Amino acid sequence: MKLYNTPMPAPNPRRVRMFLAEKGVSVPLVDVALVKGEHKSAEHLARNSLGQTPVLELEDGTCISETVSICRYLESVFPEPDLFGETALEQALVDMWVRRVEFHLMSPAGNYWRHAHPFTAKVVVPQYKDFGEANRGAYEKSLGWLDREIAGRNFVAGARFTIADICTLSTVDFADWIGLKVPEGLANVRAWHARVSGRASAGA
Ligand SMILES: N[C@@H](CCC(=O)N[C@@H](CS)C(=O)NCC(=O)O)C(=O)O
Repeated sequence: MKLYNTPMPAPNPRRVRMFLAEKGVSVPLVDVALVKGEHKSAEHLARNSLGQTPVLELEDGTCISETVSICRYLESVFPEPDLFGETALEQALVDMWVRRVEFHLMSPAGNYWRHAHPFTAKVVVPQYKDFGEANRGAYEKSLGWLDREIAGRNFVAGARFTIADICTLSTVDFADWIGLKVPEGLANVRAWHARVSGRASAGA
């Protein structure tokens, strides 16, 4: 098994690296340099026709893309510690939070990145700047909602660390890197961020 990876600050491959680190599993990494366009090479498009990272390649050559799908596969192969929840209820709540984070936090951060950030101006043509900028407010609104939701609990989906925390951390850190900061007043999100950033896997 090997992981086609892109180093920090790329948020999606980081999710898989953190997931593997939490499992205590090490997989060879093959870096795909987005800045050099390697993700759109014929070689990489054969692995993932969308030309994105991460991709997990299995021994028989099968390639899995989509971060959460990769993690689901890894959860089946390396079940301990479980990161998608144990009971039916826990699994549903973890799934709910992964989807909520992807739609309500990652989508606005991604739209801001693609349409308002100077770094992507050469590849996203045309950039719709007003639309991009509007996503800053949408992202902050979602963070405020998250702050209220996680009041009184240590982790995004409940009392235990799960993939929902991994998805949220990679999103919040990427957003910070592109200039979308966590507002000062969001004490619950800030405390959660310090808690999960302190885990060894956060540096993976
Ligand atoms: N839905 C995909 C998103 C993957 C993605 O957007 N990866 C970024 C790197 S973090 C990428 O490859 N961007 C280049 C592009 O989309 O062309 C997933 O969850 O894996």
